[in-house]
Amino acid sequence: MLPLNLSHRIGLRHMSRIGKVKICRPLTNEGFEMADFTGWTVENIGGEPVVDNTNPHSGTYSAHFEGYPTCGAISQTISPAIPKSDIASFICWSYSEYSFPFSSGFIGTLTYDDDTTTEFNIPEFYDQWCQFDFLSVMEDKSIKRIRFYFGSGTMLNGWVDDVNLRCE
Ligand SMILES: [Ca+2]
Repeated sequence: MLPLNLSHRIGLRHMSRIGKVKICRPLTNEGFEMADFTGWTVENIGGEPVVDNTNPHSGTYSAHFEGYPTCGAISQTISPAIPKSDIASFICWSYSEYSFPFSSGFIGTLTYDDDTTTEFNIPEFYDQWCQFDFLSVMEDKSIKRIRFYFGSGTMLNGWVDDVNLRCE
């Protein structure tokens, strides 16, 4: 049994850690492990993405964009909108079978609570999972929607997985 003063100190330290960590996961089904697009809105633009197990970054499933020349889009609303200053990390993982950075592959769009947007190419490398940091392109505003569009330009497959938004 621990001396009373020691266990008291451990207890205080534990409590202060709990007090600082605010668990905030505003996105639903961020790793597509519900085996479908629950939480996401799917747009058929020259094709429609699917959730399947052909190439997960983690777990069993990922969002699979397949077709030519475009392969659709997925988006998710974040409600209530979250200020950039409250976001601790905001990343996704994407994979293209073949991609020329900045000319094909995934295009991301962040929509803010004033209805302005930031649109950006998600740089990728040939046949490997790449992490993208949304905070590097996000304006100092509150985000209310994220969207991925896959405009391949060539016959290829693309995958998105682990779209993770964490608050401070
Ligand atoms: Ca997954």
